Amino acid sequence: MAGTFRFSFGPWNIHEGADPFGPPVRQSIPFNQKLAQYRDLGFDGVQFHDDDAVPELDRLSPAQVVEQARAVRRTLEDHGLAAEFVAPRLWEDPRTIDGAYTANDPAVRAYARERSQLALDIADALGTDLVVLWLAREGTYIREAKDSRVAVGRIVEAMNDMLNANPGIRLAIEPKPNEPMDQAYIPTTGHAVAIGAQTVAPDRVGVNIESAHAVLAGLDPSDEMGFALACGKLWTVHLNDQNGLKFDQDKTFGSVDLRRAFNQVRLLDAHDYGANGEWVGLDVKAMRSQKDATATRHLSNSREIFLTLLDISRNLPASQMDELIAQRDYETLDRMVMMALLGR
Ligand code: XLS
Ligand code: MG
Repeated sequence: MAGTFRFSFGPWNIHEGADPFGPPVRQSIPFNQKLAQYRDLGFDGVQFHDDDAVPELDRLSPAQVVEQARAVRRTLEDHGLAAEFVAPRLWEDPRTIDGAYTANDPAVRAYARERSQLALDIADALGTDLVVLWLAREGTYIREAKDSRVAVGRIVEAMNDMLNANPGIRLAIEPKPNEPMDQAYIPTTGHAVAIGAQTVAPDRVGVNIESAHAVLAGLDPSDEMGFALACGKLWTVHLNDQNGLKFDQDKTFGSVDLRRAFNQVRLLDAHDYGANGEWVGLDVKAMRSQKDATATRHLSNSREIFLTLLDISRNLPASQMDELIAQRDYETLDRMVMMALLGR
């Protein structure tokens, strides 16, 4: 029993370093130049927002959108890459300021649903059946602004539209408890699995667990993954790290809490992650202070840390660990793990 790991990231993970308090600090790299770097960094899969694949798609006809996405697929093939998923970017358009699927304005909800259909078409054209829903603005700044019972029903309706429109597509919800909204409607894996069960096709709704999002919810990422695995719902992951309860940091995997990272790797490996084609996505960002020439190191470093932790986990003495567990000698077990992580 062992995982099979291949790695993916999105073009947004090579970025210019802007934050809410300052402008970009690095040159922007054209999409095709980013693609050219994937293999050298050790990655074979590309994650897309709909408009990463087809910029300004709102101005194009559905046929033009598909045509452009097909061209991107050919470029991917030229680079020896595959598309992992497409996510509708529903949080940047001025219309979706107060939510997309859960907006109070029916015209905005209609836009969100149309745009989601385009994301399905793009996924088809890129050759992937997976659509990720990060429900960024599906929440509130103040509780009185929306009715949560109604809002959750609207998210189900929007998912039903997608599931009905394309019977080949699978949806993976990426839960996050806050940011940009004060409170999000689908904050945790449990919420995501539960809302999937309310749809017309529960077998085609799973989750994308991001380590940092779990930490922001006060939960352990590996336990969130274990819950999803137990429900047969862990269809992709966004590994990264997070230093406490603050803005979403997307730090290099393992760079804050190595043991927490180790336990994510160990769990994925123990349960044959990847056997059904699941990718290991690294949703990491370079520090703003990083200079242009070295602003992809966070990606190759995250992958290297993952593979090193995998090696450490596989080299731990399984029967000794079983014996310590049977004896309930968790102090010795704790030390064994710590010494392994310290390289002793
Ligand atoms: C949020 C991500 C976001 C999703 C995909 O964590 O950066 O872009 O992962 O939509
Ligand atoms: Mg993410």
